[in-house]
Amino acid sequence: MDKSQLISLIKVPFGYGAGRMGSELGPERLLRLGLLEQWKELGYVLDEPSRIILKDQWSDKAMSVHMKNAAKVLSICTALASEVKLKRAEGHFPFILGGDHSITMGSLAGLTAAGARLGVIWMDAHSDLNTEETTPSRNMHGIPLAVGLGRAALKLSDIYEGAADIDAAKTVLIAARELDPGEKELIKELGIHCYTMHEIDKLGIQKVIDEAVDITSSGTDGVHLSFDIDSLDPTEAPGTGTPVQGGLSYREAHFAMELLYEAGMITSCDFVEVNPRLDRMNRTSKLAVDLIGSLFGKRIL
Ligand code: Z70
Ligand code: MN
Ligand code: MN
Ligand code: MN
Repeated sequence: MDKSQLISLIKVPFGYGAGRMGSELGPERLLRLGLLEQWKELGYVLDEPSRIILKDQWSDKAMSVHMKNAAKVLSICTALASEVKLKRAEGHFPFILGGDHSITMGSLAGLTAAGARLGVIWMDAHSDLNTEETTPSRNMHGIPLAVGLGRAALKLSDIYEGAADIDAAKTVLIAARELDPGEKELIKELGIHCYTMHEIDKLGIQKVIDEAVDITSSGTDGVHLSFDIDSLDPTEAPGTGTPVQGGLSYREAHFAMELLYEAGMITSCDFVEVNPRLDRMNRTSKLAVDLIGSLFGKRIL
C-alpha cells in the first residue's frame, strides 16, 4: 500500500457464518475506536464514503444447503464481491472489515473477477479448509479457503460471475494450530505452504513472513492478506469466537504487520472475527486497530 492509493473501506457487519453471533459488531466498534482517524494521521486518503455491505433479504439459491446460514452467507458474499471488484478495478486498496471469516469468499470472488492473479496470505489459528463434506461444525467460516482454492462444492464463480479459483502454490497459511482431519489432508494433497506455530517458533516470525512474501508475490499481480484475529493468542485477543491457545504474541503479530508494510506487496486485505460481545474492555478491538496501524506503516519512532 502506498499513500497515493486510495483506501476503499468496505464494512461487512455480518456474523452468520460463525458458530456464535457478535462479529457483526466489529466494524462499528473498530471505527468508534479510531480506525479512520489513524489512517488520516498516517497520511492516507479514504475513498469516500466508505461502503457498508448489508442485506435484509437473502437469496435462496443456497448451493451448500446443509451448511448453516448458507443462503445468508452467499447473499452477503455476492454483494461484497461486486463492491470489491469495482474498487480494485478503480485502482484502490480494498480493505474489508468483518464480520466473520465466511465473508472472505466474497473478497476472493471480487478480486479474482477483477482479473488479479492472486497470492493469498492467510493468518489464522485455523486453516478454514473444510469442505461441505469434511466440516465438523457446518459453520460457513470453516470453509472459505477450500472454496477459494476450488476444492469445495461451492465455487467462487457461484458467488460472483467471472471469479476464478486461487492458486494453492501461491497460498500461505500462518499461525495454524487447530486443524481438522480433512483440512490436514487437503494441505498435504495440495502442498499448501503452512507455517504452523511450530515453524514460527523454529524459524522466527521474520523468516516466516519473508518466505510468505516471496511465495505469494512471485508470479502474481496482487497479494491478499486475510487476517483472522484468532491468529493471536487468546491472552491478547480474547474477543473472538473460537480462541485457540498457543497463538501469535502481541509482538510477533505487530512485527509481522510491520514486515508486510515494508515488503509493500499487499494489495487488499480483510480483518475478520473480532467479536466485541466476547471482548474484555475492547482489548481485542483496540488490538485490531493497532495491528492495522502497523500494517499501514505506523512506527514506534
Ligand atoms: C473449524 C470448523 C473456524 C474461524 C473457526 C473452525 C473454523 N475448523 N474458522 N474460526 N475463523 O468449524 O470448520
Ligand atoms: Mn473511487
Ligand atoms: Mn478463519
Ligand atoms: Mn480462525
